[in-house]
Amino acid sequence: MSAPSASPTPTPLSSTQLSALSQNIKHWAQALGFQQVGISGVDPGIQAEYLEQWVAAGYHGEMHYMAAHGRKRAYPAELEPGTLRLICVRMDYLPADTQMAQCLSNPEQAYISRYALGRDYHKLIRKRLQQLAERIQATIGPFGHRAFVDSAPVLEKAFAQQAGLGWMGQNTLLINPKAGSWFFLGELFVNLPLPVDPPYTKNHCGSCQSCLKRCPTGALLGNGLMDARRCISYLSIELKGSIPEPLRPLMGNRIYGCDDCQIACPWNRFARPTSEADFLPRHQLETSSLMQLFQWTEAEFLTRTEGSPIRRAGYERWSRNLAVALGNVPSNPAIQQALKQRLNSASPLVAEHINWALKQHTI
Ligand code: B12
Repeated sequence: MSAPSASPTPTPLSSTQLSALSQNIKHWAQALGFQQVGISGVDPGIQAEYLEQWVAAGYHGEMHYMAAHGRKRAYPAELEPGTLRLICVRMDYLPADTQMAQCLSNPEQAYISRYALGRDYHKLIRKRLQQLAERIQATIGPFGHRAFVDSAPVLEKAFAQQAGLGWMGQNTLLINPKAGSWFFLGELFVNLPLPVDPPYTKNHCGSCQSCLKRCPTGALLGNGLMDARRCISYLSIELKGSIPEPLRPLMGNRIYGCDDCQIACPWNRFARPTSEADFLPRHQLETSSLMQLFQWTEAEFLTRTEGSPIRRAGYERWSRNLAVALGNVPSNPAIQQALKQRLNSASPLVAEHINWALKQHTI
């Protein structure tokens, strides 16, 4: 977006014009491939306090960006001055028929979280939000706007809940009663006083604890609270250093992210497969074995993860995660040999995990 001070002040619109515009925005957004759109204000309410408490408890681990932005995380108008509304969108990403249960139950196969099998969603969603802004601009003239998806410090789930897109579930994810939780969120910050949508005030998790029981590492603490330091998504993607040893056996064959709390969620029986070709699996990532992926050279890793969110972890963390997963496979000479072969060329971090894996094969 243009710098805040340069954000154009929009031509004033009547309330009838604003209502019509908000209806149009919803049609345009759906035509751009978003499954749902809602409009929220900019007050995070109690969620700002929850965020503070969460960070104070240290649940964010090494994700220093969670603590770094102060009030900007919770207050959109402080992140982007002049912001009056958030146009919140949802885009479904679950590829059809990727046989999650089968993959998770075969320790020699690699499980990569479903969001990461295809093209990186950040660029795709941001581009669509930008197209939405252009469509609005073509109708009302210049106005201030900025598109966000995941990357920036925005309390995305809290504002999506305010915009009526769903409730924040026990697994901490936003759940929609007709679509489950297999979707990405994005927002277009605007300086337009659009009418806001009713928030989603119900919480349909009730006494269900399926996600808590299923979480392999006990990261979900109840009451919609997570200790991210135990979440496999954090351990395999965000954590840069050594994975705590007691958690390694619990990671099983999950080498990039984790979906167990979504797989367990009964509301996901309503999830529909994605219609975005870009989110479909690439390079047979959904059917690859741990050994196949462990044998990728760094050059192969870089080529095959081009445009994929997996690039985020980098080759070193990718190899570290694969070493842990190979350590979790029941003893097998071919795996031991592959692990030993990599020891010489491995970085100290990867070597430490390979040695741990080799130890598992000799116990
Ligand atoms: C940091 C982060 C992570 C961290 C921490 C997760 C977390 N729950 O915070 C890690 C790396 C573990 C992670 C994992 C995943 N993530 Co993530 N992640 C984020 C990010 C960048 C920030 C989330 C955040 O603000 N966390 C801070 C804490 C405070 O938030 P919280 O747990 O949501 O806590 C809220 C509530 O629990 C409540 N609360 C807190 N304390 C209390 C106490 C009481 C008593 C009550 C009632 C409530 C309450 O208030 C808090 C503030 O709103 C967002 C993008 C964004 N900018 O928002 C994506 C995002 C949440 N992630 C997303 C996804 C897809 C995932 C994964 C599925 C990826 C994967 N397959 O591996 C997993 C799912 C794990 C899970 N169950 O959350 C999507 C979720 C879409 C959806 N349907 O909700 C988002 C929105 C990205 C996007 N734009 O699409 N993620």
